[in-house]
Amino acid sequence: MIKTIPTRPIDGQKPGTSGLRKKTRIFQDPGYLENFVQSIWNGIGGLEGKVLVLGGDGRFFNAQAAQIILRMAAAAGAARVIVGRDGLLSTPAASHLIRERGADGGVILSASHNPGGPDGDFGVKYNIANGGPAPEPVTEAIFRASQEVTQYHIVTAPDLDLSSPGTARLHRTEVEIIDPVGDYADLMETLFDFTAIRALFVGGFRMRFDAMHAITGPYAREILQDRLGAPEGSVVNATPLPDFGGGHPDPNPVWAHDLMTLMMGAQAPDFGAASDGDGDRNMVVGRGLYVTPSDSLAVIAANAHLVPGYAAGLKGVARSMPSSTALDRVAGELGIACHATPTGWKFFGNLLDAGLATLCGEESAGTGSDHIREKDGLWAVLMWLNILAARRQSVAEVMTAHWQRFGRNYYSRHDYEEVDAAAANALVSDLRARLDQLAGTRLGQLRVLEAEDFSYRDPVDGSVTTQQGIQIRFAEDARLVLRLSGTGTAGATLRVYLERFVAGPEGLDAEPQAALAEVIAAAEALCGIRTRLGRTAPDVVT
Ligand code: G16
Repeated sequence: MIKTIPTRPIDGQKPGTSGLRKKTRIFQDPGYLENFVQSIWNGIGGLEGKVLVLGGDGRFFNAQAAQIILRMAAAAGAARVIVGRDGLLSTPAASHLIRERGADGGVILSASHNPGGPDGDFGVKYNIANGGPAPEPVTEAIFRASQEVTQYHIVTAPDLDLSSPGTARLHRTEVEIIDPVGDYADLMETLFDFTAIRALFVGGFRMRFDAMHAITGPYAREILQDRLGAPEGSVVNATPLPDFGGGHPDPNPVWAHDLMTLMMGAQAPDFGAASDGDGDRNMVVGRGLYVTPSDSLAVIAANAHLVPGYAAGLKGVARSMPSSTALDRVAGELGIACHATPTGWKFFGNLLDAGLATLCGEESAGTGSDHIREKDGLWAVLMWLNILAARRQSVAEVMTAHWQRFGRNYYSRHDYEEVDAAAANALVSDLRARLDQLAGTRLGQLRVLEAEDFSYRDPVDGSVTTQQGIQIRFAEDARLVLRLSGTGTAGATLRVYLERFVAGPEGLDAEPQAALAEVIAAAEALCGIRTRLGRTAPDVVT
């Protein structure tokens, strides 16, 4: 039976950089999730007769939310919902499944790298038929629907047993429960030289993959250990937990500190990697050497021809504007276009669909290609393994060779988290108001070449997105970007992105924070971040 429940719009159901993210308790408020899900259905023109993919990263409230969404999809007349066992799917696996099954879209339950649990964060994201995050016009339509919603519809039925593959019926909707790992692992086998990677492990190559108690554990075990022969125990923290073991499932040197300690120590294996809550981010680290996401993207682009799935060459590449310009240098040498988009994977979708880019990536630890329409943590790890196998070099040797050839873009991001939102907004808007006067002025040791408020015109659909971050270029081959995060759930987070290029062959081995000291000082001189936000230092430096 379908029940119709009267409701009223709830403020703030506006999807951010990646779906709607809020404190878990907010999502648990009666009607909160239901309002947003109904707004998705309304915003996309209904669900009647459609096929939907559903899954999440297993965080606290995933299981209950999946049952509610199944009942609401049934009430909306969905023909079929394909759901991962126990309501689980990594974000890349969900993207692949939408494409492989020709589904009309998918709902992914995740707040990505944000901590989970009753006091943590939860999130809901809608992906469209190409497998990618809903682009701006769709998220806008969903937001508008959330401001107009007056009722939601839900089937009254007991919870479905999602614990094993099979099919079930919910009202008129068929629910297909699938193994979340198999299809995705098969896709990886089509892209990479599994024989060469297997030979690497047979030859004694050792790695540590830290799944951070999140969704990639089962995927990494199957692919790295079972299919590629990495020794048992190469994948650690491999059982997804609702609270990620109390950790912060963000694969960077700060949050993946156990892995970093191992990789910087005497017992380090040849290769270290980690991924995030929902499996779309990655971290790559060699013995004694952390690889920044921007460098990783550039190395992958420069070496993609060594990997079977990309042997035909790259059509183009894309990066988010704040990501370092290391990629641009590779693209320049390959003679292909390098697109700079606003932050948010949703902006890559059109470029990938139109064949304007094969590889995309972001400084925020996301890398991916046109094999799906999301960033893909394990894919990036396999890319590296394939490149290492083909080049027969260590991570450090690959990096040194890369910097010798292209120069090094020293890069870091300083985050001021959960600061007062009014103060952060004022800082950015005051700076915006001064942009016109900055060119030609000096900030400490650096001279401003140009200053802009980044806006993006999508080359495929012509849509324009404004105010996507303040970008300041210096005459000394340096760059500074400031923007407010769109994924936080408390206060505001100011991100300060710092970059400086050194052509080499000298000066390629500096400590990044030291190499960036003048850019860090310029940021402070420009807008007195620490004074205005009442902080003495950034909370996270990556
Ligand atoms: C999401 C988006 C990414 C973005 C990142 C950080 O990643 O998909 O495109 O770079 O957030 O965004 P912000 O700087 O606005 O916090 P994820 O892994 O959280 O889905």
